[in-house]
Amino acid sequence: MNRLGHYVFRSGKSICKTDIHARSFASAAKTSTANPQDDKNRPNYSFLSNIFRGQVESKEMFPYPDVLSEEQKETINSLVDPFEKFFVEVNNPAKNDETSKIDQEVINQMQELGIYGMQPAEEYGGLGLNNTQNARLCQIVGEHDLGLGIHIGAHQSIGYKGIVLYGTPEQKQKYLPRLTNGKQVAAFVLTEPSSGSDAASIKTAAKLSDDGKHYIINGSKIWISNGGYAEVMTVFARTSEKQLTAFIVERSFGGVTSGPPEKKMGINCSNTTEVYFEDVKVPVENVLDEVGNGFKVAMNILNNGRYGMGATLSGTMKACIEKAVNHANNRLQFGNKIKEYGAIQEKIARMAMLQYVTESMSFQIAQNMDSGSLDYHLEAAISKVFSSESAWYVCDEAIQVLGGMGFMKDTGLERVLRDLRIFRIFEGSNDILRIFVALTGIQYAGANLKELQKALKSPASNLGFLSQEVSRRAMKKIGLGGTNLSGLVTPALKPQADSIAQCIDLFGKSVEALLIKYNKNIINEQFLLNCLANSAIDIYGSVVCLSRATRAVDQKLPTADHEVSLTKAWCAEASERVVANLSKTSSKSYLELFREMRNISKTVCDNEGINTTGII
Ligand code: MYA
Repeated sequence: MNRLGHYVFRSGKSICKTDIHARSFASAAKTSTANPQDDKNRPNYSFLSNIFRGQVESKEMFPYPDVLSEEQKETINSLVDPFEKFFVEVNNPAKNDETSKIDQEVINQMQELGIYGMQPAEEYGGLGLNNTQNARLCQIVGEHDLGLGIHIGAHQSIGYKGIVLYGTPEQKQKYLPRLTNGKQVAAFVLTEPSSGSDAASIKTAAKLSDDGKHYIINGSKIWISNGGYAEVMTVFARTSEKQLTAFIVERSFGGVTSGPPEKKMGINCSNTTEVYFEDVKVPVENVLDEVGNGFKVAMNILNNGRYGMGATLSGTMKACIEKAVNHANNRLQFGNKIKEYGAIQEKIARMAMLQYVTESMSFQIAQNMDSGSLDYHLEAAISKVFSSESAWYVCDEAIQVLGGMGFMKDTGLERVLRDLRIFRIFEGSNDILRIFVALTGIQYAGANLKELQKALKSPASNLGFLSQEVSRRAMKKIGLGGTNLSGLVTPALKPQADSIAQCIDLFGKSVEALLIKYNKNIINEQFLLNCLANSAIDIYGSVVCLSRATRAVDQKLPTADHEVSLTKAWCAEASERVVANLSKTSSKSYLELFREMRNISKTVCDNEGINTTGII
C-alpha cells in the first residue's frame, strides 16, 4: 500500500499512519512548537476541512477578504504598468519558445524590474510584496508567457521560498540578496527518478561528516526547473532511513553537475535538467529548519506557492478569452457574427465562469494567507487542480472558437496549450492532489467520528460534546439546523446559497457514510475518493464565487450584475455535479461500474495493451 494510503484511523487515536516518515514528522512537531502551523490543538479554520464534517467554517470565506491598504494598492498599481510594458515591449514569448532560451536583454530587464525578488523584504533586496500583491503580478506573467513564468516561479515560488519561510536570519542575509536581484538563480530540488508523486521516498543521501561540520550529499535528481544554471538550490535528502532534511546547496560547493536541457512539449524557454550530487560538502549551517523536517519543509513550500499558480493561470485564461472574443466579435459566418450563435455563447460563458472561479479562489487564498491563515493547504491544492484544468479547457475552447485560425502558430494559442499541459502534472499531479484533499479531509472527519464513538462509550464524562453532537444531528434530521449560507450572501444569490448549503450537508453525510462503511479501507477506494474531491472542488468554487459576487454587490462595483450572473450560472452547474458525484458514492450501479473499470484496467495492463479482437 502506498503512503498516501496510510491516513485513516490510528488505533486508539484518530488516524493511522505507518509510513516511515510519520515518526519523524511527530518528532519534528515536538521540536518546532514555535511554529503555530505545527500546533495540532488549535482550531482549524479551513472551510474545506470543515465541510468534511458537514460543517461550515465561514471565517475565511465571508466576507470576501480585502486585505490591501491604500498604500499597498498604490504600490502594486505602480508595478503593474512597468510589468505590462516589459511583457509587451521587451519579452517575446514566441521567440523564447522557438529558441528554448531567454535572451540576456530580457533577463537584464527582469533584474531591473525586481521580478526575481517579488516577495522578500526590501532589506534583502526584494520588492516586499505580500501574497495578494504577488498574485496580481503573477496574473500578468500568466497573461503573457508561461515559459518565462516557470523560470521565475521555480526561482522564487519554490526555489528560494524555503529560505524565506524557514531560513535563519544568517541564511536569509547570506542568500536572499544575491537571489532577489537575479544575479543568481534558485531551484527546488526534490524529484528523483524513482520518487515523483511519492515525494517521501527520495534516495539522495546526506551523511554527516565525522567531524560533524558537513553533510556529504550523494544522489541524482530529475526534471529540475532552472536545474542547468541554478547557483543556489533547496535540496531534499535523506539524513537517516526515516528522516528527510532540506539543505541550501550552492553549486560552488563542488560536486554539483547538471544534465543537458530536456526537450519538452512546452514551457520551452524554462530550463529543465537532471542535477547530480557527488560527494557535495554542505556545511551544517545550511540545514533548513530542523534535521528531519525536510518532508514538512517541502510540503509547506509547495502549499505556500500554489495560489500563485492559480493567479498565474487566471491571467492566462483572461488572455485566451480575449483572443476568442476578439474573433467571435468579428468573424462573420452564415450572415452573422459568430458571437450570435448559442454554440459559441455557451463556450464563452463557460470560459468566463472558469476564469472567475479560478481568480476568486487564488485571491481568496492569497488574502487569507496575508491575514495569517494557517489552514490553507487543502484550498491551495484545490486551487492548483482547478486552475490547471480550467486553463487547459479555456485555452482549448478558445482554439475551437477561432477554428482553423486557432490551430495556426501565429495566433499564439497552440504555444499556450502546449505550455499549459504540464500544469496538471507538476507541483503535485492533479490525481495525487485529489486523493490528498479527500484523504486529508476524511482524516479530519474521522477524528471527529472517533471522538464521538469514544464519547458514546463513556457518556457521563462526555456530556458536553455528546449533547452538542446529538442536537446537531437531531436538528438536521428534522430539517432544522442544516447548513445555511443565505445570511452571508447578497439577496439575489440566496437560492444559489441554499442549493450549495444542501450540497454541503449532503457532502458531510456522504463522508460519514463512507467512513462508517469502509472504515480504514476507504484509503483503497480511489474511485470514491475522486468523487469526494470533485464535489469538494465544486462546493469550494461555488462558495468562493458567492462570496466574491456578494462583495461586488456590496461595494456597488460596476461589474456586480455580471459577477452575480457568473455566480448563478456556476452554482447551477456545480450543484448538479455535486449531487451526481455524491450519489455515485452510495449507488450500487456506480460501485458495479467502478468494479468493471478496475477489471478492464487490469485486463489491459495484464495484456500490455488493448485486448480486443480486430474487426478485420
Ligand atoms: S516540484 C515537485 C513537486 N512534487 C510534488 O508535489 C510531490 C507530490 N507529493 C506530495 O505532495 C506528497 O508526497 C503526498 C503525501 C501528498 C502524496 N501539507 O503519509 P502522508 C502531512 C501539509 O500522506 P505521503 C515541481 O513539480 C500529512 O498530513 N502537510 O505522506 C516544480 C502527514 O502529517 P501527519 C502535508 O503519503 C515544477 C505527513 O505529511 C502535506 O508520503 C515547477 C505525511 O503525510 C501537505 N501538502 O504523501 C513549478 N502532505 O503525520 C514552478 C502531506 O502529522 C512553479 N502532509 O498526519 C510555478 C508557479 C507559478 C508561476 C509563478 C509566476 C511568477
